[in-house]
Amino acid sequence: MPTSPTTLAADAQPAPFVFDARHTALIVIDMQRDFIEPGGFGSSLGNDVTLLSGIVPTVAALLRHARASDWFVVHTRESHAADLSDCPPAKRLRGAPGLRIGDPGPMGRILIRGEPGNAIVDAVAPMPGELVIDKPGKGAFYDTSLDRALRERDIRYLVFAGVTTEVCVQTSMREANDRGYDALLVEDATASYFPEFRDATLAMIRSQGGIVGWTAPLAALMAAA
Ligand code: C5J
Repeated sequence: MPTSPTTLAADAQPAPFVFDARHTALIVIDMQRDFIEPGGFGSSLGNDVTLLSGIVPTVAALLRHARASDWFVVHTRESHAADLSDCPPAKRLRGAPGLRIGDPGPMGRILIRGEPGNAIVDAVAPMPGELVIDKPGKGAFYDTSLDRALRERDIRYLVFAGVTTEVCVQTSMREANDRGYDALLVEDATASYFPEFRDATLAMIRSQGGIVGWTAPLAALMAAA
């Protein structure tokens, strides 16, 4: 794959992912305590949170790579205002039986900004200068300033990681695709409580010639040349 001095190509599916590091952002989706830590909202619903916590070291390595490569770094949190004014009833009322957005949970009110469980886990916490987007939807672009922040910096290539693959990660990647970004999902830096959903999402993203984008393991992205 021919490259210019600033253009890199990563071995990806369904084809090499060609990107320019000067115009690349890492988007880490919803690595929040309530989804990932034992004793949080996710585990109180009976989910095996080790499926999610298992990717934390890989996401941390990806963050180190992005910072060393001078990519713009963005973290998202799925979160709502304390008065739930940004949470439509259609979202709130479809929560798991007995536990809904805004209810008291094991780490504070569920998916409410500022509550302990809403924070990003320490190992992948944002650093000064990185953008943190509080998003009321599953997608990172819906009702947020993300698109404007990326366009202001002339970002054209997005690398995605985080949880959960088939919900907030996939929704955000589809939103990015519709907005004209080239996006790659790092296969071993995303997870679901349902591994078969994760695998199906990766297959969907890269199907039909990359209908949503590209996928690659972290090692392939780090070896891009
Ligand atoms: C995310 C969810 N972050 N599964 N949320 O995927 O409700």
